[in-house]
Amino acid sequence: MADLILHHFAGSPFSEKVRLMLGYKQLAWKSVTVPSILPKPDVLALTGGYRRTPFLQIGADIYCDTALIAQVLERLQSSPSLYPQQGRALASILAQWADDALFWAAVTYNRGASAELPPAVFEDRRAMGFDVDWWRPDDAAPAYRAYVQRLSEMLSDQPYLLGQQPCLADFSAYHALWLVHLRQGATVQVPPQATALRGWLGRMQSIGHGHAAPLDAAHAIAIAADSQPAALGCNLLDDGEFRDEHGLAPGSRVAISAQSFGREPTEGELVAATPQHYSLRRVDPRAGLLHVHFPRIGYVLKQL
Ligand SMILES: N[C@@H](CCC(=O)N[C@@H](CS)C(=O)NCC(=O)O)C(=O)O
Repeated sequence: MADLILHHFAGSPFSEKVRLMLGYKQLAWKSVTVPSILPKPDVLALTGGYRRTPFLQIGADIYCDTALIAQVLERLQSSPSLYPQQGRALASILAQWADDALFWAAVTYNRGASAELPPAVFEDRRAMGFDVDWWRPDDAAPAYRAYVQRLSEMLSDQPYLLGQQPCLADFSAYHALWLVHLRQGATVQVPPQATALRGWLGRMQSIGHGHAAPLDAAHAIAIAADSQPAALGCNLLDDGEFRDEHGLAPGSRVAISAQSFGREPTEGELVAATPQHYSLRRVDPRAGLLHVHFPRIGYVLKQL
């Protein structure tokens, strides 16, 4: 099995979600630090356009988005599971809420509570589609506090959000709160009345990041160039039958982009379209032949 290579940066909440999932499964991984703003030439050599953080590389397979990365990690190592046997769908739906509603409330609240972003980061995020006027910190703060209160209630009689063990939903909720309360430089305290939440944050934090070894980006690209993408049907996703709702045949040239925030597209040939994900085949001058995988939820596909 090729190494797991996580491309991430220390202050990225979605990266923290994956670092902790790797720790939970006690997986060994290689750590490539990516820039937090454009330009990102080494990132784009691998993803072909997708610029969000993090992404997971296994040889010449590139897995974008933490929802898809969670599925891949589960395939790699099923125990301990990220998906409870009872409530698998609930865990995914709660995780999606946390990655979206809770995360944006946390980001906006944090913007009001902490030092402003450095101007270059601010401009980069604005170009990605983060509209600072859309939601003000003063509006986000009560929403964030209400969400924190609800989470704390969920934790009042059980150690994790959906039971006795952490699941995907815990990792998603954790990274948003980590941004506000635990990330290096965070200044905001957990509200004193959220006692159950405080205990849960501590339990989640103690999971740790597993076994990471640093790797530089040039090396990661060389690994991709020396590898072949896993054969479709034998990789870490449920490939199944090709089923595209846009009426496209396998091999069609398409562009896939995030639905919101960071819409830079990845172009390639559509080689897999399953109920859960898409895979694109693309060739990069430095990284060679790659398969780049995206979840369906949260992404749009256009024919070129
Ligand atoms: N839905 C995506 C969201 C990823 C995301 O928004 N990541 C932030 C960092 S935490 C980002 O991409 N920021 C801009 C960048 O790193 O270029 C996922 O689950 O991976």
